[in-house]
Amino acid sequence: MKIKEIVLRHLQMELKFPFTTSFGTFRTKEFILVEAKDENGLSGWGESVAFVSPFYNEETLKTNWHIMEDFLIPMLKEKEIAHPDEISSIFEPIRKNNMAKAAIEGAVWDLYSKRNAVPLYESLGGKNTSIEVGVSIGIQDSIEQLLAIVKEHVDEGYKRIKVKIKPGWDVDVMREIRRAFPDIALMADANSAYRLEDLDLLKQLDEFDLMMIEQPLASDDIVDHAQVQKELRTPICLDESIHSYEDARKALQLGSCKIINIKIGRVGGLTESKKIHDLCKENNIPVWCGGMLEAGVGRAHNIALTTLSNFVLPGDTAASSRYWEQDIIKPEVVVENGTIDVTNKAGIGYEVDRQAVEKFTVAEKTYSL
Ligand code: OSB
Ligand code: MG
Repeated sequence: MKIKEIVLRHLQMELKFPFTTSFGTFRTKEFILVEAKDENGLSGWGESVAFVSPFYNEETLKTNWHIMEDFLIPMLKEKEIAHPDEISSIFEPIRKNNMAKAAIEGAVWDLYSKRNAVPLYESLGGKNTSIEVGVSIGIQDSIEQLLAIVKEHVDEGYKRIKVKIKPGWDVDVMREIRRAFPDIALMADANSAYRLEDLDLLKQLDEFDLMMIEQPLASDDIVDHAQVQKELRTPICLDESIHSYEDARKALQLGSCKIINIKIGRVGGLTESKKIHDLCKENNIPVWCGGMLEAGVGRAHNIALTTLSNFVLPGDTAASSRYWEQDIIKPEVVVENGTIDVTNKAGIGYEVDRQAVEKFTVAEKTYSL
């Protein structure tokens, strides 16, 4: 297949609620939606998970647009592509910029699957046709407010509750949640808010039987995490620190974590995600699929990836309706009793709602290859 045209769209969608992490608050989601067309005008869709500000990682919506327009899209010109695994090799000369790469690669995976009339999850080698998911809850103004939100999601049936922590919103908060919900699967995500000097504080979290503590230390660290993991009973899960198969291999070798959160964008695409998944499976390291407040297209890719066999822990792929009044896919992603039924339709398995896309688009450009 050849990619003949790529359309980049800048979308802007209001979140139903502000989402606060240790590094900042999201109210609006802005992102790039990628549409890749083949010789026959068939379209595949990808969604960049880069935010507008470089607080989670160094990429932004604007740097993604620049890298796609000036480097990645031109690299696909006249390329005959037999399989989407080739995209990551084509993009290899460009260092990092993983979210930009993953958005285009994702569109090619969808297109490839649609051409073969198979669901994306099958193209990836996934087998599970229903997946279990949890929910990620932001930092709140009060513990009472947080407890109410936790209850709401426990009652909805989500399979595990993740809460964001930061210095000053950690041990006491986790204690209160555990007291109110003694039996739920519970975890905390620090988004790199702590340092090795905080070891004693992190150790106090061992008391609450957490499934894991996600990314306590710096976003580029795997050395200090190994030291913390040695001292903690609770498994450490790495998110920000893992950008590639090589990072995962080194983290496992050092003992920096016992669990890995795979985000397709953070690691540069589905091909790299599969490689990390396989490595972890061989080493008995469970993985789960992280979230970046995705709209429907990104959500659909996360669902497809989660069908692989070593995604044994519930991920962050909550229902569309949790985030959006209106999503950009039809039907939207539905979660029932913490479970998503994986659709058997070709490609990402959901129809992109072009009217909704148009409604949320604030800029658009077409590139002919
Ligand atoms: O660290 O997993 C994270 C949201 C934005 C940036 C980073 C993270 C998150 C989440 C939300 O935890 C996951 C979601 O609901 O999509
Ligand atoms: Mg995280």
